[in-house]
Amino acid sequence: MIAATKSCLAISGGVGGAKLVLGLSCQLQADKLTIVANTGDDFDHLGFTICPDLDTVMYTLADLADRESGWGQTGETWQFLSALEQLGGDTWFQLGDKDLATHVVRSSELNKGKLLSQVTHDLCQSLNIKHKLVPMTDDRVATLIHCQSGEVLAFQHYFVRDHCEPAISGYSFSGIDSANRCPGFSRALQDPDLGAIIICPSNPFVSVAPVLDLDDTAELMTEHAAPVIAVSPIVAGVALKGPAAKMMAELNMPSSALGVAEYYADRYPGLLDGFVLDLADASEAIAVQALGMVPLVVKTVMTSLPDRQQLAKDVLKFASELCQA
Ligand code: FO1
Repeated sequence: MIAATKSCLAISGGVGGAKLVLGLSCQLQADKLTIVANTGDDFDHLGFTICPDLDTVMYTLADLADRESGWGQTGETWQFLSALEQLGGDTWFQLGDKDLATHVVRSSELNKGKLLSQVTHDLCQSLNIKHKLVPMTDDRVATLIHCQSGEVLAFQHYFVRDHCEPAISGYSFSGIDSANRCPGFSRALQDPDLGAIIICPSNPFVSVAPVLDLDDTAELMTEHAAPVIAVSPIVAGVALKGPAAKMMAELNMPSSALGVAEYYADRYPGLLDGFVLDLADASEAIAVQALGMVPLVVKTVMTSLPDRQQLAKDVLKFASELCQA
């Protein structure tokens, strides 16, 4: 286990990352864990600012997340969506009645001039979340999906409306050049007690890269004394959630845990100190080591709360071993 005085910074996208975040929150005191959520998936829809990854992590930490899908709220009702349909409104993005309250509050507070990080803090307080959850930035960054057809799609149009069906040729992050890390993210990176930077099992291209590409984040992390550890979102060649494996195939990368490690090594040389693979991918550990990362082979598939807690324990123990190495 990471020493009691050390703190941890976790980088997360949506559903897959939130599972490990929950495990980490069970292992670490509130003041020892900062969670940074990707906001490249955010978009304006029906007059609301929607922040899917922030909300997924927030609902997961508050034990409100829908257990089957991982996003939205459990026990949701859909009166708003039905009424919207009757009026001929856009219903491809499913907004439940309870979830809608989050978007109403967030949007009205942002419209009053509050920063996304302040609004996130207030929402977390209302939901009794103790650990620090911050957006990667208070500025607008939008992930764009470049399709092989030549079309460029806003992320939620690609992901939800078009069910990730278009073959992709690349991705980009509009607004990233002028965006800054939010203050809570920078504070966590400057914390002298920072003992681990954990990249949760989230999509490396569209959930993690927007965070690492902000400012000098990747450089700061690479130079940081704390070990940077990524958990593979690909197990046995399959993404446990979302289009990561399909994207890898379309981008001519091997759809494997090793392919993820190679991508990180190539795009962010020297960033990763450790790489966590599932037992099913144990045979790839030696090739991961050859990339200059220490591999850890454990069960990474998280189907229950004990699984999430166990993976969090394993990753924190790995971090403290890497600190001592
Ligand atoms: N994902 C879906 O697959 N379909 C939806 O209709 C949908 C609605 C939705 C509403 C609010 C929210 O916070 C998230 C929602 N998501 C939905 C999930 C989300 O769009 C994706 O999981 C992430 O953007 C990918 O990390």
